[in-house]
Amino acid sequence: MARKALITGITGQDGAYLAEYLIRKGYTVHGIKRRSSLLNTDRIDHLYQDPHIKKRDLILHYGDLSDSMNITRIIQECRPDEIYNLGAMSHVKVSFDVPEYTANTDGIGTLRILEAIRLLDMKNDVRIYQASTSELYGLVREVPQTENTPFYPRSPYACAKLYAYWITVNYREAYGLHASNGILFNHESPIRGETFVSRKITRGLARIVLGLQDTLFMGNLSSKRDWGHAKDYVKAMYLVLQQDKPDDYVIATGVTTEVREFIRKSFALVGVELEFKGVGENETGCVTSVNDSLFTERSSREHLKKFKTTISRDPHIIKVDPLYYRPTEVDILHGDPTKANEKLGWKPQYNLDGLIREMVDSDLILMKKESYLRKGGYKILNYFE
Ligand code: NAP
Ligand code: G4F
Repeated sequence: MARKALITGITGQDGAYLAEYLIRKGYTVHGIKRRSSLLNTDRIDHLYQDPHIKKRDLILHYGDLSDSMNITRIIQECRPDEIYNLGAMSHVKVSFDVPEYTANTDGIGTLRILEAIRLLDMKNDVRIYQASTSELYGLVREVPQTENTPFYPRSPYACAKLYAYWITVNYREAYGLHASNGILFNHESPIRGETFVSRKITRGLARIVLGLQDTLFMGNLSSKRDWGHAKDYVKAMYLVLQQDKPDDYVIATGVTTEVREFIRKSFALVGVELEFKGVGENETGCVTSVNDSLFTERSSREHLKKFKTTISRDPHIIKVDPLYYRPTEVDILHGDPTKANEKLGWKPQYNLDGLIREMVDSDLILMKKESYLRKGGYKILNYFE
């Protein structure tokens, strides 16, 4: 009999990669998706199967982490061996706008799952993975951060996730649930949400290179993050649940990099060298040179000509807009994954350069489609988030 996994947040970045990974391992995957006014399954459409097929390896259920009865019923119906709780309002800046919703989904949502397991008397039958986060370290108490570093959350998102972290530990200790926290540092991919910094940069780059926009407006360029690839990180989630004993693990690359450097590395891949000048709101990323053959190889001669005209008017293609600042910032995240390396045998396959390359390549392909549409006379929209 195939093992069964239930994934909340299956339509998100991690949910999609994890579903694919588990299906490849022979699991039957159940996923919870929210009802939305537009179809919202792009990331898992390639895994989707006709519901009329009897034996499917992906089964979707409508649901929401804010609805206890719904969560309890789904768990009761599919009786999973493993639950991966990835569902969340996961945008730190947005959590300042919707703090109560964030607490309900990201904090109490976790409690709803744990309590359902207790209620259904399933504590010996199921293992639970909680998607905890390096945001818990917030105003960091030490660098690098380990499983023993004290938490100091700096956003409604991190405060909600702090509750989720501790309620997971509490249910483990109080009721003997096999419940574990993965304290994951930032992880990205070509299917990362468009408004997280990495994807905003690679999409913005592709649009600039293809002449669809002139400037990329950013927030705090000095933040440092420990960025990995989501494909590596979903493997860690799986490994956490294969351990005999539940526990908490930091999952990180052990390398931290400034946002500014992420931008510089991305543009270098298309032959555009940038120099950052000025401070704070007045800082800009200015084009210092263009490698014509590399730029042309990644776009076209026509786009190179247009880009040269644009930068002759204003070479400052990266600008800062305080709109993207947060009321309280997390300045540096830098994880120490020693425990995961040693106990889980987990090591990431991707480094930052490989991750950025994959994201830039993918967004260039995506934006080329937009570019063709524009050439064909269709209207192309821009999003300033
Ligand atoms: P994501 O792309 O934003 O996906 C979040 C998922 O949660 C989506 O499927 C979303 O559904 C779903 N969701 C949101 N509100 C929900 C609700 N009320 N009920 C049920 N589902 C809901 O996030 P991700 O990057 O894959 O991250 C996965 C998890 O890891 C999240 O819990 C996040 O907080 C955590 N985490 C992420 C990182 C990272 O760097 N990516 C690092 C540490 C921890 P829709 O598609 O309908 O919006
Ligand atoms: O990409 P970000 O929005 O990710 P953030 O806030 O680190 O949160 C992500 O990682 C967490 C793990 O540490 C997850 F728990 C969470 O769910 C999410 O996946 O921002 C990264 C940094 C921040 O310091 C931000 O201020 O980039 C800075 N930044 C600078 N300019 C920007 C921008 N962030 C965004 N989103 N947009 C900007 O224009």
